[in-house]
Amino acid sequence: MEGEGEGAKSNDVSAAVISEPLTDIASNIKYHAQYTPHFSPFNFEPLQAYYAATADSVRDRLIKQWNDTYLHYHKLNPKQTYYLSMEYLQGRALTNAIGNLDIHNAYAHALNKLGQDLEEVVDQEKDAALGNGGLGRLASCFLDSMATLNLPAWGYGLRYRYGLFKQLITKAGQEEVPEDWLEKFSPWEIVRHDVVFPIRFFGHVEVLPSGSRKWVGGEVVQALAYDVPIPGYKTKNTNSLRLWEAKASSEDFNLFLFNDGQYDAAAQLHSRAQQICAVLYPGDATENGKLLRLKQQFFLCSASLQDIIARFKEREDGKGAHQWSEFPKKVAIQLNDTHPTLTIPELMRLLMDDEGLGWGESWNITTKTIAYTNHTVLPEALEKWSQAVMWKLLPRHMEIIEEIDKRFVATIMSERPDLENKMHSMRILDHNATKPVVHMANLCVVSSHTVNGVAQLHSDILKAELFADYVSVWPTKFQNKTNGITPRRWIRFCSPELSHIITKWLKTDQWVTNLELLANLREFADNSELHAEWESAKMANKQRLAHYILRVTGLSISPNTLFDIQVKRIHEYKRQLLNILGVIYRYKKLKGMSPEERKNTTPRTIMIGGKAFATYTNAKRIVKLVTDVGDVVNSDPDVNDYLKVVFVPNYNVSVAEMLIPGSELSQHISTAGMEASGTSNMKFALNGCLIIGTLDGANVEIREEIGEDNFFLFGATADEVPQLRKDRENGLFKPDPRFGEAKQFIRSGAFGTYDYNPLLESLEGNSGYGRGDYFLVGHDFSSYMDAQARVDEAYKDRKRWIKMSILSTCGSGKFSSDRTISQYAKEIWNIAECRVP
Ligand code: GL9
Repeated sequence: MEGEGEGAKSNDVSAAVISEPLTDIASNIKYHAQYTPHFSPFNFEPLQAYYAATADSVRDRLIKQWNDTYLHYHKLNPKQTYYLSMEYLQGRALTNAIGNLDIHNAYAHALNKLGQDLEEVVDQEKDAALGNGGLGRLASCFLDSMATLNLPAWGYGLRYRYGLFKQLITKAGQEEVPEDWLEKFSPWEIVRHDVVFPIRFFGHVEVLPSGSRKWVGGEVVQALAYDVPIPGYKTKNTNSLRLWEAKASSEDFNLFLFNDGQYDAAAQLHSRAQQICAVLYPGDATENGKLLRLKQQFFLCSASLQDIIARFKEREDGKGAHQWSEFPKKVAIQLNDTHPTLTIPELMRLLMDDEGLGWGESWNITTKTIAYTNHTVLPEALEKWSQAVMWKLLPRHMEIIEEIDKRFVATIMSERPDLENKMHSMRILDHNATKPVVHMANLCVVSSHTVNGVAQLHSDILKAELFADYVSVWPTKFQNKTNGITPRRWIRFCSPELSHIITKWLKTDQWVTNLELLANLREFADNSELHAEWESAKMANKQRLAHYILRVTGLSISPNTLFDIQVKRIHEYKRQLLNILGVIYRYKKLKGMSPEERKNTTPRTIMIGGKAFATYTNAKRIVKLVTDVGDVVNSDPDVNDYLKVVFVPNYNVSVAEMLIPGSELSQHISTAGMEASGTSNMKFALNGCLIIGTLDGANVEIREEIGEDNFFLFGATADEVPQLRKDRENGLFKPDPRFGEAKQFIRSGAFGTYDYNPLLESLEGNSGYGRGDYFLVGHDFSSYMDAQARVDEAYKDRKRWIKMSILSTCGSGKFSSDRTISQYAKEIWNIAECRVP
């Protein structure tokens, strides 16, 4: 095959990857339409049929190298990482697979021959949205990097029937409807009918004559494996994401009852099993179907561990009998937040009760195998499970957790008696509260060999606050691993125009796998030829985005305005409210200007998108406010050339791939100390978008890398926040008059009659979470408006703006998930590359 695209000359790996010729792709696609039918024979009408046949054709290519990868790992038996996560936000797979296999042009040509357009075909795919936000998307970026770096590393997750809801925007605000991502079928999953494990719930513990303990009774459902191929970029290595589905076995179907007409009773366990993977837990929140969520978590942990242990035995037994002491030398398990914490007692149980190991040996293996990543310090997101519920669902695991807690207390009391008065916050079980709970983060810290935060500031806060007492016991256990994003999906494939320019000026496309090379673009930051190319690529992306906005909202926006974007989950700490209050103030000012004065302002299109958790009322009110402000502003001819406000509906991975390349300014404006990292900030910066932001999460490092002159900074710092909240309680807060004006404008009814008082009240009063302006919108408003004024000025100077944009891209090299994953591999997992020849 001839090389593809810009990588053709500099990269000879691609030629080796595909052994079969690409010449007859068109007939291969036709073949699939006929012999892998998902639609009626020869029905080439619907684009859907083309999508399915194209996906099947690409999948053929993946399967060969996927099998080779499995066999290679099996033969070499290296230490392997297992990434356990309740969430993956994979988005679409077709563009990514074609891009990673480096066969984009060949498929575009083939589809052309068939009278189709590749872009339209790939647009048929529904996003796999098995996650809520940043944490799930991070897991997906990590999978891409693990494969690209040829690391033996698999992901484990759940195959939710319904992922994240689809967001409709109506007159009432946000409405949630189920998103049926499996409606037609997914060509990207392969069911492994031979990979099935039993998962028990409820029941009780029996003591055997030998004295050992055994968990029996209750109900047993089956975990069935669905594998998704994860291709690396221009490499043969293709890893697996194994997603579990729950089902009951045929023995649990009562034919007698069924024949008696008692259909529900006959299939009770079948329907209970079906519930387990029915829906993604709507994260970011607290109150929910707790028992079902706990079942989901245990289901993931137990199925994955049984699978990992079976693979360990199979590979080791090839060399003779397996030695359990080898387990931590062959297996690394990473817990993505506390959601898969039950891996800890489940591994202990499997080793002790099923394999007959003693406590000491089991504990040694468990703690050498498991590591934990913390993704948030928000108190409501730190998982605490009711002990009563856990005793009921997982009685043996509660025994084990009690024992871990007991031994931990004993060790501390003997070695560190000075910590006695800290024990209540360090313990795993709390017995004082009226409703005793298990502190999952504490269980993770006590049982993991390494604990990490996801940006330097966040990791520092973990060490200084949340986990401070543990640091004094285990000073070397805590690390930082600043998050990253995959440059493949987040620039190379979503912004081919900009990518081509970068490759042209760097004279290599190696930056796609070595993102630090972007720094070499700095020497051209003033080059007028580069400026012209850069601006025209940005303009093309803005036009594409404007078409998209027209299509999904009916609103026409001008690419000649500054495109200002804030997209992320709607949450008070992320402060979309600060953004929209700023918009309201801007609108009011524009209204008061003469037509001549308006001409001196910087015209802006402000886009806000994101989903609010269905029962998070204040977040939903924010969505409603944005749409109401949009309705008024966008139909006001006085200001229309200078301001438009768009709520972008149903924000997801594919929408992000459209928005980010077309952005010029993006807002990352959380209250300092509250956003652990953020990852979209990295995607925007990489795409030459400037950031207005606070010193929070990864913003701090982004600003360091791209230079403070190229970052619009405002707001309180994390260490000022506690004092500012106290000042507020003591009535010492003096608001900027502009803040009052913006709020008053809402109260005046300028944006309709919806009751915004609860939202406005959250900014008033003196104290308390969600009251007394806990998120410091009022305090930061004035410096925010000043920073926005600096943005307006900077944008008027085209040369300066383009240079800043180029420098943003140049400074983004650190934020590749390849860098993050290399660090995890070396500093936490101790695994090495295992490249498929
Ligand atoms: C999060 C943090 O809030 C983000 O700041 C961080 O970038 C990501 C990835 O580390 O993790 N933690 C968390 O619970 N979510 C995050 O985005 N929430 C969702 O994914 C909904």
